[in-house]
Amino acid sequence: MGMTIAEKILSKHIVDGEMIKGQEIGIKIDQTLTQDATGTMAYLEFEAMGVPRVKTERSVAYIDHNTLQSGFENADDHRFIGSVAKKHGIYFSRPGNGICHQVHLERFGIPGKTLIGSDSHTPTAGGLGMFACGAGGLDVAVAMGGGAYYITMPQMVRVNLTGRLSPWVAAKDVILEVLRILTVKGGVGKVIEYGGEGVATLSVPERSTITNMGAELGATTSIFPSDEVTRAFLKAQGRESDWSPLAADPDAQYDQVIEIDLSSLRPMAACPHSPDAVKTVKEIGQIKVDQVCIGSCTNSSLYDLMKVAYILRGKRVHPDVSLAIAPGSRQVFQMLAENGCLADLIASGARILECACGPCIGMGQSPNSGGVSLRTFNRNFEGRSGTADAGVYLVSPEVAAVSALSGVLTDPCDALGDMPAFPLPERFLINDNMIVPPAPEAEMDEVEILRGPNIKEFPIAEAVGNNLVAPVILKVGDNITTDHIMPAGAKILPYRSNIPYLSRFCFAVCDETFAERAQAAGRGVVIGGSNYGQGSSREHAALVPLYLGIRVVLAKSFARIHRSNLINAGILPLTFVNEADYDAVSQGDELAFPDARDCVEQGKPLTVINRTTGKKIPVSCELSGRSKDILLAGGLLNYTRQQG
Ligand code: MIC
Ligand code: SF4
Repeated sequence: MGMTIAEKILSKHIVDGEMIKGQEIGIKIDQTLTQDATGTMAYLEFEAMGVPRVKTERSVAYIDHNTLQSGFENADDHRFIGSVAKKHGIYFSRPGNGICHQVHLERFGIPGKTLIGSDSHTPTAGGLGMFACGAGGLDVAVAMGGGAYYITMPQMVRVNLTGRLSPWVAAKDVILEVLRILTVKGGVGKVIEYGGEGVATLSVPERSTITNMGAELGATTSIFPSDEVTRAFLKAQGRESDWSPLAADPDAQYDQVIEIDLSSLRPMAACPHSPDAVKTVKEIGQIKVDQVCIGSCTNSSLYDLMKVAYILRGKRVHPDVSLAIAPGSRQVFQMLAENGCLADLIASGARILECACGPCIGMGQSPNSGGVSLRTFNRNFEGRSGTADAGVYLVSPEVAAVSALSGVLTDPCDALGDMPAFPLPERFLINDNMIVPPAPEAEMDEVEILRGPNIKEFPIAEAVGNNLVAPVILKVGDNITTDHIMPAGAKILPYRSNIPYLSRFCFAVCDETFAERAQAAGRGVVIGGSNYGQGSSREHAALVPLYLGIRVVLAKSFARIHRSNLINAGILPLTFVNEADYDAVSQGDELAFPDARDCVEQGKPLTVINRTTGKKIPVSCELSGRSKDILLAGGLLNYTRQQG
């Protein structure tokens, strides 16, 4: 039987289990990446494992999230990551060199290889034909140490692309259409593979916009074939030797097929506050816009920004709009400077930001109260922009740029005439002088690790026991994101290596008293709805609750990365057998979990007793053999240590 692209890569990397859908498999990881906001923790964990040199083919540490340096904390973290990288065999992409996913695509990604990154948008590299997954920091640390990465063998979805995009309709509109069809839960447990004759019409940056935002589907990853377009991109990056062809077999079997005729798509937007609240720009109408932000790992390539420059050329940003633009990498930035596009952007009145995540993670550029912000980013969760009541719409660079000029949400197909071609350069400008290679192995002992005072110990879990009784500290609804659990933004992000300080902000978006109440109770339970923990890969959304004494999360269902992070942190993820029992638990109820350890160990169903109401609630804890062992050991770190 023929294989899909993902199956071909997995079959070459599987080291544990069998490729049977729904079963857990362990895969060998060729490359890893980290960014600073999750990296400090990942490297502390890597150090705790005691492995002297990374065992991957390539590991890269990027600094891109937290580059404001509003205090010593970030600079210290950057220095710490730089020194760990140097010592342990990791390439270090310095602050200012660009957003991890964009730079990885340009300089390191290789078709057919596996990559995990401590960032949920790691599937961006799927645009090059990599099997790339977002993961918790601890999983990345284990992979750097040569350990396998575990996933559930996913179902295969094929998105069949036909036709060609109309002028001013963008790759962003393709992924918005997929989100409209599948929703933020629709990709869970699935790989989204793109195929069909439409693929050849999309450049690598366009493909990567699509795979990037596949994260918002909850998918394990998204992937494109590696073809002549991929080859040309790698060649232009001076890396043609990294290319190899990769395509699904004609008789590959898919669990689901989605047909998209590219020529039928219109410019779209995801409305507040969810990436799947998608409508066409026409349907939404000409709402007044206060702010426009262009950038992020979704839409900050040279291709995107050349289009933006073309639209803004010789025009002026609307007086009521603030337009901010952050190029995705220094390569993009410098090429825009050299080809004159940067001058067009500046002349129009755009505010040019450093090439980093910036406003996407709430690091500056929060909109005004109640403001409407159009962003080319991938997430519009409530509060993520830093302004609680702002309405963020996710759009393509084309929609963003025309709307910045008109001051209202505008369909570029109406506003602009013919679209010129925007070919990719035959040769990108290659300058890797902001990527520091690691010290040679012989010199690694001389490298001193530079630790600042902001770096605090991380919490270590206790093994799951048999006599747990704990109160429900918080009950939340469906689709709770890790931005709710552990918010980011300019005030909090500097403390990603300081769990005790971070803990004050845990769940603050939902309930400002959570941290205090959890700490006072000493141990507790969180009740969640469906798709609990969607969004970011930040393991802080597990480590901080652990620090505050949360021992169990009982939900209708979980998002993939967050569930692994809970298990890695030693927190028991339980699901209701009958979803209706969600209503049988209230905040403040006292729950007992008799024989929890035995049930985990023997894979038996568990009955939770609501001591406040007397109700017995059947719950399930479907765990693979390895996850079981991790929970019984008290988290992945303890487990890895025990395994030697
Ligand atoms: C995000 O987009 O939410 C982040 C910030 O990049 C996160 C990682 C983090 O929280 O540090 C992600 O997507 O994993
Ligand atoms: Fe950075 Fe935003 Fe991309 Fe996350 S989604 S990696 S914060 S640019």
